Amino acid sequence: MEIAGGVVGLQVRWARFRSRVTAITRVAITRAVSRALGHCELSHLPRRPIDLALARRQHEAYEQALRELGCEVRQLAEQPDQPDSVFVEDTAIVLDEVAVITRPGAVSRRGEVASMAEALSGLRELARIEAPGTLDGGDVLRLGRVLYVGTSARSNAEGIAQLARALTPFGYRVEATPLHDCLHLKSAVTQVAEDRLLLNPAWIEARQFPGWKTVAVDPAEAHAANALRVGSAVIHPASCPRTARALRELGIDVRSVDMSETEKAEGGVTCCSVILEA
Ligand code: CIR
Repeated sequence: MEIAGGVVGLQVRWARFRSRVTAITRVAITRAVSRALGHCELSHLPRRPIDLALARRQHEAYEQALRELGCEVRQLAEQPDQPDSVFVEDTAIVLDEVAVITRPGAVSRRGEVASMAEALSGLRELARIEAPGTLDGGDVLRLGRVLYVGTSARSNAEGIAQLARALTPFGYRVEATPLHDCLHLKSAVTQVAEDRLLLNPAWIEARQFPGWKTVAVDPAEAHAANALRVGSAVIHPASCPRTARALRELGIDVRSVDMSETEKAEGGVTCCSVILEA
């Protein structure tokens, strides 16, 4: 097969060289569900009772789905005093070259980042979002060398500017991306195939992602846009079967997992892991 020229060609050759000379493992960092999950932050949902034992069983099944897709799952210890700490995605943005430790927009979540920084310190150089910047990983959608960052209630202009300063030296572009009526950018849009995004048009507009094919969630499934792509498959919430059917009709390998309890805490499938190559 012919290799593309320019920067893309170099990246492809580097990736092939690296995988030949080193054993690359796909690692998924997760965290045990906190016993305090019932006291989670809520922005768009009413508080409902959470069955903690069920949440833990569902989290185990989610981790098993990650293993079946080739991930080595590294579970961080429970943080009994941090209700939202299972949502590790919000604490770090991990790229091949660097990891950026965030400063979550919700004050109650700031105690989650130190142990993620420790877990990543042997795997990547670390950069950090500092006050007064705020940034939640759930707002960051990486599509190739572009990072779209939702201008949500959790990620402010200073946080987005700091992310851009940390990543432009590595050839990434950071795009502030408006959204409305949802928690994070990845509540509204995620990547589900090499060339396709899944989005909820009530929360974000497809024209904000030029060059991408899109598929809309089923109108009855507002929360269906949060899908987690692992390799060429997609982990997707069992609560959204109509959208899953539409994705399968597009030839996408969809693995449905029941996340009913973390959904009550406004979490989805991307939120519960940080995936990287190690
Ligand atoms: C929060 O409001 O921060 C949590 N209850 C839910 C976070 C979900 N994280 C994500 O979408 N990345």
